[in-house]
Amino acid sequence: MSATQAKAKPERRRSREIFEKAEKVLVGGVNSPVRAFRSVGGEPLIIEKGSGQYLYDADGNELLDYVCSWGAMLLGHAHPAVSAAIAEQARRGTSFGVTTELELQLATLITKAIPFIEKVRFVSSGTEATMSAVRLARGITKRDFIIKFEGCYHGHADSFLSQAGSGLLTLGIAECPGVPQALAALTLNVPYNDLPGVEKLFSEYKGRIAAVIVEPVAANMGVVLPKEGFLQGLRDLTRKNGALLIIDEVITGFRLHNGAVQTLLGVQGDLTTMGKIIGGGVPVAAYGGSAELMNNVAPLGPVYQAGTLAGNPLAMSAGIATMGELAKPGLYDGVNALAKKLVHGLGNALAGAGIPAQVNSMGSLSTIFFTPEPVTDHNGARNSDTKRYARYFREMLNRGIFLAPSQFEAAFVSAAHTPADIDRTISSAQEVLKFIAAQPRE
Ligand code: HOZ
Repeated sequence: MSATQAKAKPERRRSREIFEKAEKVLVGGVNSPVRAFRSVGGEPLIIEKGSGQYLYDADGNELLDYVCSWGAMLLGHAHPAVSAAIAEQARRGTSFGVTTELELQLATLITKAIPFIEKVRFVSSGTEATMSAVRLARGITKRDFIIKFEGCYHGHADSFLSQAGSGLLTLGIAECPGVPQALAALTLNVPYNDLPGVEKLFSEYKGRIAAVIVEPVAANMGVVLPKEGFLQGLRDLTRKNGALLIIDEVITGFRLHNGAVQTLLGVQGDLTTMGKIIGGGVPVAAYGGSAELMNNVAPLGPVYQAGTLAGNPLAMSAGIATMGELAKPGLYDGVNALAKKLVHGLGNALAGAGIPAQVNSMGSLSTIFFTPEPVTDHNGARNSDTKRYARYFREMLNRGIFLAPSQFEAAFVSAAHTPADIDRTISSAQEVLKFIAAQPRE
């Protein structure tokens, strides 16, 4: 194949049929917008099964997966220990609506791995975790305003849907209709990494800000790293102003090492939100912090939050089995070494093709931005040539490599990926990037 030819698409007749039928009964054919591939074009995937680092679509095509259920599948798909734990629990019952010892076990594993979290409350999605953490911060401080950062994404609760990342950035929704204006006005947005901007808001809204919520490594506008001193600055400003710091580790928790990324970055939030990996691919999320703060949640305190499926035994079993694997020596060293090799190889492939770009990364999280300028915030991320990203995505998919179907998400390496997978990805990227460089800009 010459550098000027696109690779033919694999046949996906059955997937297309399923998607066309799904469009009639599911909104956009999907249950989460970015899965519709609207910003990258091409046909949305219909997946039949996953195994290790691979997904298999409804037509039997194999895909090397770097989406990993948006980061949840750090161990890869259908990991034997996790699948066995789920199957075993399914035989014992899937939901009781009262406490099981499994909840104690998973909470203990989390609090041991993140010692500054003394108590957790399990919920079923990252959205619930962040929404509840903000409610708790408001309840404790008796203040209404929150500060969040443009391009960060904290799920889809009403307070988080302005200037948000992930699907909103992908679809160009800056403000979400349906969020009451009175509530939206309580969310103050600042560019990521803009500490003076935060300081200014604290002086403008003196005594009125309940919390600052932040992704410690932003991964929902693509990967954007915190600048030196940014997180510590937030820590200092929140303390000085009597506000709480909520660190959203739904993506970063247990991804970069066996615990919170806060530990690696030398900062501690008052409240931490988690999700994805702690459930091993079954819906689990949590928020936690010191006993003193968490004791304000009902039934010990008046801040109400509840859920029929919270602490669900199937999900707890998957989480416990996952945490058991994460504690095995060498697991993170292996994943991070593979990811480093990938990032290095992609950087070389971009340079070799003469394409100006940034590869932002930390551990097993990375994003290519097709822009010559460093990407340190939402505006920088939006400067990326998203048409180039879309073409890169489609050509990689045609070679059996599944990347995030949006510029504004991360690529995730799992423990199931192998050095050979990384070599194959880099050589495919070399071919694709040369092809892209030879095309007229769209
Ligand atoms: N908002 C998720 C990624 N950051 C996407 C969830 C999904 O589509 O499954």
